[in-house]
Amino acid sequence: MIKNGQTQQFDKAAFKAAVEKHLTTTYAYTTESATPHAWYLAMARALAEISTGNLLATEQKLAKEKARSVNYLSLEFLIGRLTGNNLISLGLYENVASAMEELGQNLTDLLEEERDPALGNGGLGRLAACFMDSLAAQEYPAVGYGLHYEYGLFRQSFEQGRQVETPDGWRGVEGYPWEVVRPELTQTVSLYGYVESYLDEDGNNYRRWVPGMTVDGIAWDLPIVGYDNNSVYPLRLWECRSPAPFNLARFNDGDYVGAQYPALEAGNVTKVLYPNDNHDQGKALRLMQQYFHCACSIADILRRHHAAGNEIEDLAKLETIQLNDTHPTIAIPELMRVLIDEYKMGWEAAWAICSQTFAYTNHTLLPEALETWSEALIQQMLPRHMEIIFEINHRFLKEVEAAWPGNNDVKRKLSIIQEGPQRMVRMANLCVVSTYAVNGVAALHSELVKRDLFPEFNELYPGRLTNVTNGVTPRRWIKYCNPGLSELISEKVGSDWPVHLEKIAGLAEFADDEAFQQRFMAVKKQNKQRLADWVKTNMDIDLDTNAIFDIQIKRLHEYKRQHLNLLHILALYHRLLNDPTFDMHPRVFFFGAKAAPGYALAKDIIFAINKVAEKVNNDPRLGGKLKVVFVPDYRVSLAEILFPAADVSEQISTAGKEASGTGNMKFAMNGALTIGTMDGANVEMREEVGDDNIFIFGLLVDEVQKLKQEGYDPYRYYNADSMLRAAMDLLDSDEFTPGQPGLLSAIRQNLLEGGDPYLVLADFADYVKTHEKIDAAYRDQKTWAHKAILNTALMSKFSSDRSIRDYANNIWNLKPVKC
Ligand code: 4GP
Repeated sequence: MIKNGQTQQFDKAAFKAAVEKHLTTTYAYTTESATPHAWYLAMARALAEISTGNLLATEQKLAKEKARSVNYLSLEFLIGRLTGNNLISLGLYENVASAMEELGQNLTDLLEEERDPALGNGGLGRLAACFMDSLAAQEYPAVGYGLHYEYGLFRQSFEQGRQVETPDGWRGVEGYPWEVVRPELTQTVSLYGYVESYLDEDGNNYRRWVPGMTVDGIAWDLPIVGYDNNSVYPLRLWECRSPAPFNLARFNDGDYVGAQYPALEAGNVTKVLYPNDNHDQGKALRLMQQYFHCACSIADILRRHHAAGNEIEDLAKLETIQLNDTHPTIAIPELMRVLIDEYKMGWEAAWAICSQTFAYTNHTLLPEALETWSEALIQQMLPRHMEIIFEINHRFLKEVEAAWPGNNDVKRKLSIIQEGPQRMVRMANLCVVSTYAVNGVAALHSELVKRDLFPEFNELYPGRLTNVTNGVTPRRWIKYCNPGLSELISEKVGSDWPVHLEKIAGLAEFADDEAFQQRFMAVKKQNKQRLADWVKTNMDIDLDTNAIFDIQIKRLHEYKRQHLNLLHILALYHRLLNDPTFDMHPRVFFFGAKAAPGYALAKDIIFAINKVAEKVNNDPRLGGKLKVVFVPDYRVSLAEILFPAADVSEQISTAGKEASGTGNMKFAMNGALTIGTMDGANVEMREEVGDDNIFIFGLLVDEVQKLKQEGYDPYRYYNADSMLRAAMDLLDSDEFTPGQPGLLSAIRQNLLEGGDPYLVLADFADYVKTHEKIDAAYRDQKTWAHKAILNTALMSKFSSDRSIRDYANNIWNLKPVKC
């Protein structure tokens, strides 16, 4: 067992007694009647006793030390299952496995009982979870603030190949065993109403918000357990409830439904996570969610600040607030409102605090994802905030006038308010104006933020725009999900690599060691078998682990180009059937992806891949060379099986569109080779591993922009490339939908006639050629092993510990505090 402060007093007998106690008193089972699910719940509750105690102790210690903290505000935390991960952080995995064994239970099976808390969509939400893990591992004081959605991201199943969505009640009927409700932290949140002026006793003129209604914010804490240390930080999730859940008078009058309206309305606020990734839908309820999240979080930050005996004037000294994308932007006018209306501060004093407290991370350049809210809607729901936004904008436009006198074009472009038939509030502009730091998430992305998205802001506020390259936690994404590889690494470089990832560089010296290569590849084989077994059990498809496992797992989006991958598969299919000279190493193409329910083309792409899979997996003419597997309901716990099993990682977005990517890092850490464009963090990964150990293809950012300027003509590629033509035309036939031609035509139509902004056909030929190189490289297993080992060895830059240190040193000015 690793040395661990949190577990020094671990007493197996007491732990077993605690599990049995929860089994009977919390869940009402006897040891005889208990189901595996009940055992899992009881075990997790017993473990949560340890972490909750340490959470309170950490809170007290940090308050006493008056430590500066970061508050990470995010509408999404895609944390994944907690039990296995927390066992690793607590250093209790073996001990608990043996305790449960003595109770007649198998730990690995029990861990499978946990539902994934899917409180996020994709990259942005998963990054927030990795960051919380890294903050705790390195003991940088932090609180994560999010929403306690009743339903997480929908569950996905396939019916005749089409995506079907059902609600994901992640807490089950029994509740989630790791969370604890904190009634003493309840906040009241106002909505609607109007603003009025009034005079106080001394005759001073003030503004105040007279709300139309209020709701309650209930705090639920999930423990973020520091790896091998004593710190446990809260991930504090707010649930919305009505202060008057029930109108007894109306109920007694027989109006049973009407009596419950207040509760129904409030309950809606945190009912569902909006299933949008890189897309802004602008729904009123979403604005209410955002404000509810921000109002509760700001109030809680101030509560903590005062509870620790601090003055409001010192807020920016002791607290910093990181906005995870623009979703929590309304926290800025909220803090201004509280400081001015409640603390009676002047504008300048309040602004001095606000503009030194907030920092903002941009996660995307896609125009459809840049949030704007209708001024009318904000005016109606948050009238005082709209006044404050106007004032921020008014003062800001004076700065613009001073910098670019008389230039109305610049003013129009930078203004927080976008003019037009319906005036809109640009949340990103509000963020850049009101924060002390704005960062992109990979070097290339941050350059494009400066160059293309905010060039004038960069001129106006030199140094404010900066970069922090993303990272992922090596605890979950190597140690927990890949125990075989973890053992190998520990044997070669020592066992503290999960918190000192720079040590894995030590593996590089074994890249040419044949014995080590064999062991490394044997681990890969085992992981491929684990995935193949999962596929057999859950999808009844037989897979050969000698095949290349080629995996693309991420949200379904045109810019990520799953359809480029599909076209390659169709080309291989065509060649295998029509070109007797063609040979290829057997390959399994895996996909995992959810499509936003309203995104028709994304859903068509899922359908097409499933239809192609159905055919190729059962076509004896292919001799087992080609298989396609679309795993349903892709989620963190499935990712934990997929990443370790990959030989090839697909990172094929159009250059300039993927801000960073983080799956790319998880694959490479686990020894997969990347096929990718010069986009996002792929660029920095290539710098680390070298050109020989990554397969780069496709147009560069500037080439993409140039081609668009010149006019992209997809037919140019279609007419010139017979293989591309064959692949595209298969989509128009009934090859995969017998008797029903045209069911897959929408994709072909979109690529040829839809003005495809992602230039899929332009990158096709290079993509196919690069895949041929992969095929050739894989046949030489020694060289492949060499490259794979180097990928693992050279990924230390992409630990989220490094990202967090960059934030702490370059943005937050934060120091670790040992607990
Ligand atoms: C994602 C970006 O698309 C991805 O490139 C990046 O790695 C991730 O954020 C974390 O920074 N964006 C979103 C989103 O998930 O909803 O905008």
